[in-house]
Parts: sequence; structure tokens; C-alpha cells
Amino acid sequence: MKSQPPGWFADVLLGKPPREARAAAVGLADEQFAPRDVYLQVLAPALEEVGSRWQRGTATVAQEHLATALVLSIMATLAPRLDEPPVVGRSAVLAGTDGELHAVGLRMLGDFLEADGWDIHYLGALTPEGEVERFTADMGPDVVCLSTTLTTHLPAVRSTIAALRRLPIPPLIMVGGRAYGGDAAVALGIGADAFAADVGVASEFLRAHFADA
Ligand code: B12
Repeated sequence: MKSQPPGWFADVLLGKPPREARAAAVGLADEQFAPRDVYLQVLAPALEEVGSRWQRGTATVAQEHLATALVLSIMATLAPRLDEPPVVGRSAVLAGTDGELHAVGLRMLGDFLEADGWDIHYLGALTPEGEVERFTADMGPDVVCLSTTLTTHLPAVRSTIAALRRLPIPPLIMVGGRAYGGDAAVALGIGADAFAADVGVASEFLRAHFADA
């Protein structure tokens, strides 16, 4: 199984009955991978493959929706198995930025941080600019994590970050998502404190950062 090409699970998502696809993913977590690796090495590449097929015209938008919904339901099954959370007494607000419908990566981050013992306020996709700021002012989290896939949404991220900086007690601001093309300089350039290319690295960064704080 380890020799499978990166997006191989796309065929399972699109070709098998949903019940079997879910059982297959859970089976991988039982037998082969740590649950976090199922997220990052099986589910994320499978969605990437579905996107490539959509771009090439060999998968439909309906199949893209189906695969996404199935991945989210698999994640809901695997999340309780990620880790036995310690209590860290830290909280994070997680938001998909204005206009942004892509939210699977953000949900993955929420699952990982929750397994690390954080209190997560997950706002999901399409959070209007002013709402992130208002909610953060009310909740006073340690971190705000903003997820963005489309580069056209980066101006909204910049203004959200600027608004968060004006709060009396500004949180650490971490950003991520495909819009940054893996380039931390883009993230820092629009005002973020931190960037991570994947949610495993992000959770390790936050663990280390707040262990020292
Ligand atoms: C599923 C999907 C959708 C779903 C989203 C549903 C949902 N609930 O999320 C729907 C159907 C709604 C959708 C819509 C669109 N999509 Co779309 N979509 C995808 C697809 C297939 C998978 C995305 C995904 O979930 N990947 C898995 C997750 C885990 O990856 P990720 O988000 O990148 O997250 C990882 C990292 O980026 C990071 N990360 C993410 N967020 C954060 C946040 C922080 C703080 C940190 C630290 C890290 C981090 O960690 C994650 C893993 O470790 C991709 C294909 C692809 N190659 O990605 C296309 C893709 C992203 N979509 C694309 C496009 C064009 C669109 C549409 C414009 C048209 C369309 N296809 O219908 C609309 C735009 C909607 C909008 N306004 O946002 C293009 C984008 C091209 C580009 N310009 O970059 C892609 C790449 C498809 C393609 N090959 O062309 N899409």
C-alpha cells in the first residue's frame, strides 16, 4: 500500500460506496498510519487529485462535492482517535476568510489543535471581514488562524489582519492555505506573524511557541 501514488485514495472516494470508502480510511488508521498521517498523506492528496481531474475535465463538480463531503465525514470519524488531549488552557479562532469556500484544510487544523488540547472556535468558510475581528475581540483567543485558498482573497486577509492588530490585546495571527503557494514571505508580507504549509507543521509550531510563552 505504501507504494501507491499520492492521490490513489481519490479512486476509493469516487468509486466505492461511501460506507466502504469510510471503512477503508478507518482501516488505514487501524493498520498502517497514525490517524494524523491519514489526514495528511491520504485524504489531502486524494482531494488534490480530484481537483486535478476536475481541471482536466475527467471529474465533475458534483464529484468534487461528493469527495469533499466524504472526506469531512471520514475526518469526523478519525478526529476522536487523533490523540488523548492534554489541557493546555489555550484557545484559537479558526476562520476561512471572506469569499473563501474551501474549508477542509481549516477543519484539519481544528482537529489537530483540538487533539493537542486547545479550545477551538471554528467559524468555517466565508467569514465576513468584520466578523473575525468582532468575534476575536469578544473571545480573546491566543491565536487566530486564517485559511485562504484563492489568491484573489488575499486582500481581504490583509485587511482582516490589520483590523486584528488594532485590537487592545492582539492575538498571534497564523495564516495558511494554497493561496500562499508555500511561500512564508507572502504571508509575512500581508502582516501575518506565522505561516505553515501544512497543518501538522502548524500544530507543532503552536505547541512549541506557547510552550515557551
Ligand atoms: C474541495 C474543493 C472545492 C470545494 C470546497 C468545499 C469545502 N467545503 O472546502 C468547492 C466545490 C466548494 C470548491 C469551489 C471552488 N474551487 Co475548489 N477545490 C477543491 C479541491 C478539489 C480540494 C481542496 C481541499 O480541500 N484540499 C485538501 C486540503 C487539506 O488542502 P488545503 O486546503 O490546501 O489545506 C492544506 C494546506 O494548504 C494547509 N492549510 C490550509 N488552511 C490552513 C490554515 C492555516 C492557518 C495553516 C497554518 C495551514 C493551512 O494545511 C492543509 C494540509 O495540511 C481543490 C484541489 C486542490 N488541488 O487543492 C480545488 C481547487 C482549490 N479549487 C479551485 C477552484 C478554481 C475553485 C472554484 C473557483 C471553482 C470550482 N472548482 O468550483 C470554486 C471557488 C470557491 C470559492 N469562492 O472559494 C482550484 C484553485 C485554483 C487556484 N487558483 O489556485 C483548485 C486547485 C482546483 C484546480 N485544480 O483547479 N472547491
